[in-house]
Amino acid sequence: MKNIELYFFPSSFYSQRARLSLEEKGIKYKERIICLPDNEHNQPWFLKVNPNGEVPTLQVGNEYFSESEKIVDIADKLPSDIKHTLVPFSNSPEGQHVAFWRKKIDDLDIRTITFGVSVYPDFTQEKPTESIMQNAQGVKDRFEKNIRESKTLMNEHPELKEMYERKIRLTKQRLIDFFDKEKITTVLVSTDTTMAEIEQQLCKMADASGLRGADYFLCGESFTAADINLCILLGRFKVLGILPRFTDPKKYPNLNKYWQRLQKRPSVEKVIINNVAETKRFMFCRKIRRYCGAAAAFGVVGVAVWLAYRHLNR
Ligand SMILES: N[C@@H](CCC(=O)N[C@@H](CS)C(=O)NCC(=O)O)C(=O)O
Repeated sequence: MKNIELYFFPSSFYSQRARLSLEEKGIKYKERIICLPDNEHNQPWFLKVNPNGEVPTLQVGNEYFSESEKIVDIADKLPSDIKHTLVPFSNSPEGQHVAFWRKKIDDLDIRTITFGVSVYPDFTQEKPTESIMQNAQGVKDRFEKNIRESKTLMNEHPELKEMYERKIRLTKQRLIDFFDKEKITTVLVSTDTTMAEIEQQLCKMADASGLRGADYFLCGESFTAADINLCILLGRFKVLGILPRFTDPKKYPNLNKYWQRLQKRPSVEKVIINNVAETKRFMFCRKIRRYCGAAAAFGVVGVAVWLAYRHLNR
């Protein structure tokens, strides 16, 4: 059995997709948390793992895989005791159905939704989940810090100049896009259309499976990669404070019931529902480790000064 490691950050949308697939398949993997707020994903060692400097990245033996949708496909084929498939064969009608809904959800501009709603809280219907999503100043500070640190790293590592230049360009553009309220409104309106289509699809699935008293998912009676995409999307809406827009029981009765049921699924609970607590725990431990490191360094310097003092006064 090859060594499997997942580089991810708990609150990262795309990381949740990859992680959910490994959890659903019952695959044992080593967790390697890459701290996005500290720009660990831009460190030279990580650019060797993923030249785009993004999480998630999956390591299988000596090979590295990026792009969360690809990681789901790979996870589905890794040796596992769970025979249930997340990605049905692409030539089968079920496979085509799953591919269609995966793409439809993946096409939503989740970055603009995430940062745009954080910048303009008037888009929210309920209080966003504390501490993970920032306000306008927080978003600005985070991206400016990212640009500053990437410039420093670029000067220290000229061999990676091209990669850093590309990332800096991208971050500067995002800083413009995420403050463009008109663009954010347009993205949310097109999200409304997609969510209405999802509601209709769930209604069809509920009717079909309801006759047999079975549970329903987005593409039938089993949980697939399309459900992974829908669950991470609903989880993100919850964190942002815009979930009521898409789970109003009058307008979205099936989505509402679906989410109530799916939240309790062990993989969803672990990866999506608990991610806020997990992120906070990780950041807290990281701070403590840093303070302890600084305190230890102070201690060593203190002892050295004391020894020198004693030596000079002998
Ligand atoms: N298309 C990629 C997107 C990955 C991605 O954008 N990840 C974000 C975190 S959710 C990231 O690493 N951002 C860091 C950056 O862009 O500098 C995928 O599906 O894996």
